[in-house]
Amino acid sequence: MREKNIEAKHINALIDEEISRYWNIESRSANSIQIYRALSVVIRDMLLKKHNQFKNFVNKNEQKQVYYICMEFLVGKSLRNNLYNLKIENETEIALKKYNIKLEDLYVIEKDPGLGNGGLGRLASCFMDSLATQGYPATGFSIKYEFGLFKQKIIDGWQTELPDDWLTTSDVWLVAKTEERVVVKFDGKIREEWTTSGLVIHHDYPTEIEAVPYDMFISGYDGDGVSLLRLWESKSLNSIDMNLFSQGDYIRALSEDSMAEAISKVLYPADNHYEGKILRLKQQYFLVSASAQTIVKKHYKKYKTLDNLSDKAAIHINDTHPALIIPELMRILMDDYGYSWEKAWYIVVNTVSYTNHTVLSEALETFDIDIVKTKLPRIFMIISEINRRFLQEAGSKYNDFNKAEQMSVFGYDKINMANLCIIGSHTVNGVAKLHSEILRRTVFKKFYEYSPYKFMNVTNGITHRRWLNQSNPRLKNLLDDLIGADYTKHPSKLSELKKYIDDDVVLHKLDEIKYENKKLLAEFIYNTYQISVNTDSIFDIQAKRLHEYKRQLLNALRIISLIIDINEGNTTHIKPETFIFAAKAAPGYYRAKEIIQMIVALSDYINKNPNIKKYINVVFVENYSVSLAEIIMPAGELSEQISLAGKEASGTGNMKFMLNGAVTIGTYDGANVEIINQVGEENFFLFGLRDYEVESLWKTGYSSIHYYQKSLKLRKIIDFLNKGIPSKSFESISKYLLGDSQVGDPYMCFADFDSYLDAHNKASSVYFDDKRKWNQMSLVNIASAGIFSSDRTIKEYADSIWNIKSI
Ligand code: GL4
Repeated sequence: MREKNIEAKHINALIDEEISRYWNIESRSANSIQIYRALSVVIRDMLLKKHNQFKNFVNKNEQKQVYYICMEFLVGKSLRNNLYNLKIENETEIALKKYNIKLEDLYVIEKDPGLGNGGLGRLASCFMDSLATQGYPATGFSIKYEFGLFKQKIIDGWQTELPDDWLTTSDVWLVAKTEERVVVKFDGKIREEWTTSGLVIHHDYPTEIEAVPYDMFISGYDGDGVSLLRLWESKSLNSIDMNLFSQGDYIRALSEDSMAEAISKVLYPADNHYEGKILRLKQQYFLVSASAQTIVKKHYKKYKTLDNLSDKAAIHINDTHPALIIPELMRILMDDYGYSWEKAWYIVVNTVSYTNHTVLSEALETFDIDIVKTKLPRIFMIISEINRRFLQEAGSKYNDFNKAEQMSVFGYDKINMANLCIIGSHTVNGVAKLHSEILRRTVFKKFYEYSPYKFMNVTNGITHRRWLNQSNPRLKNLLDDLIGADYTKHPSKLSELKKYIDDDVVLHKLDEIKYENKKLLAEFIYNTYQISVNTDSIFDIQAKRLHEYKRQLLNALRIISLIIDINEGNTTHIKPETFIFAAKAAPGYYRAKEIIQMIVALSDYINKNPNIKKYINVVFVENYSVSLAEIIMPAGELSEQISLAGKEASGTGNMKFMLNGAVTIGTYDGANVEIINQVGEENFFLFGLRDYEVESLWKTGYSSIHYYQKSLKLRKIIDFLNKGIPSKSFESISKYLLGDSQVGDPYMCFADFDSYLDAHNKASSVYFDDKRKWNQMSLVNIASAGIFSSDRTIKEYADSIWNIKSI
């Protein structure tokens, strides 16, 4: 079903009208930016209208809906996605002829809104697509960061961060809903008073900040569903102190303004790492308070009661970042609507569910008790009471208050946000089978023993409509021809491709498509970096955030080992290979930046050495983003998913590569485990320690020196690092690997090194000696990727956690 009766001439009329309204000119004289803006406004308004119809239907039927609260939504560009989902790309392309412009020219104008760091934020956006497509009523809530994730530029080999001003083009997708703004309150003092009607809480709030909503609509594919993403902008309420102003202190009069507005100024740029900063706490409370107030107000207006909130609203907190919605809802129910604690608690727990996205200790959020107490005194009071009651209940149940204490929300001077989330939610899930099992076995063991019924798994997914249909049109066309386009809405149908496993024509076509996609990426690389890469080499790609646990370093160590072999003339086993890296490091993460520096140095070194370049090449692609991923994924042949087992909660890049026909080289970690289950071990290059082996090696004492002494290759690598690439020494990395003041090689690159090399040797012998078999492996990967569509993921959340129905 194409968007109803839209023809090119309608689109023209609408664009012309916008152009004349905004700029008072004839559309023929409009420039491409004006056309981009006009077309985007036209599409945005179509979606707005469609969303209203969808909402009306949902309201009329009193349907339950989901509110997905997340500090990050990595939406990617909107124009192409919306045209594709509305099925009006062709009509729009025709319409644009009038202005002598192509859709592609407009797509490049749009800036990629980077309102997230990586997998967690992108997951949230894939979910919005799948919710809309399957007709589930859904609203996402987040912050309208003025600056999204920084732009990465490599200057003299070192990552430099530049501001990302996405709003200069992508603001067209936002609709300000100023009339729906709410006030969020901070600071102040609390006074309790017993009166004849019970306990009364008096509270003064010296700091009041306005939250102004901006709405973005995310179309579903081929249906009536449209998801709403509401982004909050912070505004000072008392935007100017007239007293100071009239005394001539202009700057000070405005300073409060900037304090308030700092809240939505910038996204914290660390992935899998928390910052216990006051500003971050304020951002989190700002998001949840504005969202909770909106949800409750809307509900009350419709039903005139909040007793049935959990029947009509599912509130999902994505990781612990929005954890404060639990005490905030309690506050609203009790203080604003007069509910008793018991009744309020029942409603809150039955409304809220929580997903954990990481087991890394440095990512498990805590906040200083003192900070929460001063900034959010009432919320602090409520958290304390939640904890007191919970420990009381658990202590009595166990008949052991010390045992219960192990689940306390309060540490010595910190609040443990995950514990608050588990206590205040009806369901807690991990994001891949192995991850959920690790949560139950380790991080959340005590809670699992206490309330096993709360814990479940929902394996992540990606929207194949963006990650295949839109970003890999050649593969999409082939699939449409072979198995029909049904997989677009029913991704499990991708498995029908399996029947072509022995069809040489199809295998050859897959090979050709991959080659074309590699050429596109090679062109991009050449145009951007003037580096020519060999398109007949195997494209071996690692694209993800830079983190020690993801082990880009392991990949780089192998590259060094190949360079050493080539320099020594030992080349019989070496096959043409192009290593492509794309990764941002958190600005304050020195080790990660140093690893980028090393990869860039390797790239420079190789590109100056024709003898090495004959065999291998290394490219570091700057500024990894959703848009870049859309070019990279279709070109991948070998997908590097090589985290230390037990550390990657799920991964979603692994799914994107597989869907585009790459074969994975990877550890038994995160969703890799389930990818192996789908494709079979024979279609995956598995290596490395298992998570339990990592755990026991860690317990018995991991010693990288032990591996170093046994391996000539590792010894040569360390010498190479110390000598420098070519003159810049990377001695600090060799110290890191061998242990200086700390445990050497904490992510066990050395332990997995030999097995990693073996897996690579297997991969390259299939690729270069039996291309037919490689193409078959690639086909099996594509055909098995259906289960990793976020459509499946969302259906599981809808059925077993949120209890919502699609219309
Ligand atoms: C992450 C995990 O690291 C990643 O494995 C997972 O796929 C993603 C979505 O569930 O969430 N957790 C954090 S924090 N950032 C991530 O990307």
